[in-house]
Amino acid sequence: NENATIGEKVDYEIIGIDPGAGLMKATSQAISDYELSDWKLVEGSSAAMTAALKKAYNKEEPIIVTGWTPHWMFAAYDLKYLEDPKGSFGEDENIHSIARNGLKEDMPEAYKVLDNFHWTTEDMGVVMMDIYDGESPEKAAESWVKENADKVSEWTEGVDSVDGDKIKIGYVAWDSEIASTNVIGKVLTDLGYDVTLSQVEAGPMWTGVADGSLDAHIAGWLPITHEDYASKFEGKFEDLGPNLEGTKLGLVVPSYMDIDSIEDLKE
Ligand code: PBE
Repeated sequence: NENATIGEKVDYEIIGIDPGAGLMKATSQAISDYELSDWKLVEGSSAAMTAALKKAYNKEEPIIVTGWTPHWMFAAYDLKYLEDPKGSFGEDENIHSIARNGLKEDMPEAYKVLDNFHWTTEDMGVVMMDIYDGESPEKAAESWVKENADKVSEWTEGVDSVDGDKIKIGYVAWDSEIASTNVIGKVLTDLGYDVTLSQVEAGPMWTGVADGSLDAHIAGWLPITHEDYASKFEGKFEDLGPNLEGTKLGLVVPSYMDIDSIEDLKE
């Protein structure tokens, strides 16, 4: 129906991701800030969200998803962020590397690599696109490491090899973190570590580093998105600083949709 409101067209649904994601909390905040009480945020996963987006996009149907940058979706589809005049989604922030307390003493080599690790949204984009194109995360990481030996050597400069020491890195199955964590996993493997990449939910990822059952994660979106987790475990982890700058969160729609702002959802 041509005269239907945006809400009617999409059943007042915003397609979300995993409930532990900071993006879900920000979206709930937006629903309250913009007084969108008729709307519901659908919980799921990153994979379910991108599958729903793909399905709608291919039929040129309306859809509203929770999205973030860096993400391959902006390269694969013609999309736009809805403007957020009330600032519910906060400002741009950075992705931080987070180590368990004591990692520096126990595994100085891995600690140094994690501390040195730094790349750009373009770098991450290359790995993400490879995975999107059907490559396995391991293979995509392997190719990137091979093709970016100079960058990798900056992270590993002066770092000694080890002999099969076990290290456990946590991550959530967010497309951006699947890419970054597999790259770090490959770099640590090449240094001689016996690496386990442990896929968990966001809460357990932060809890695991705080209680020492995980050695590190490189998926700390700070200072806003993971603020709750970081303050809950304050003092129980070491923040190694940003590994990537310039992220963004928000509500994302295909460019063919005739709305520009979250405020347009109120009609
Ligand atoms: N994300 C991707 C995560 C952090 C990484 C934006 C979906 C979140 O919302 O917590």
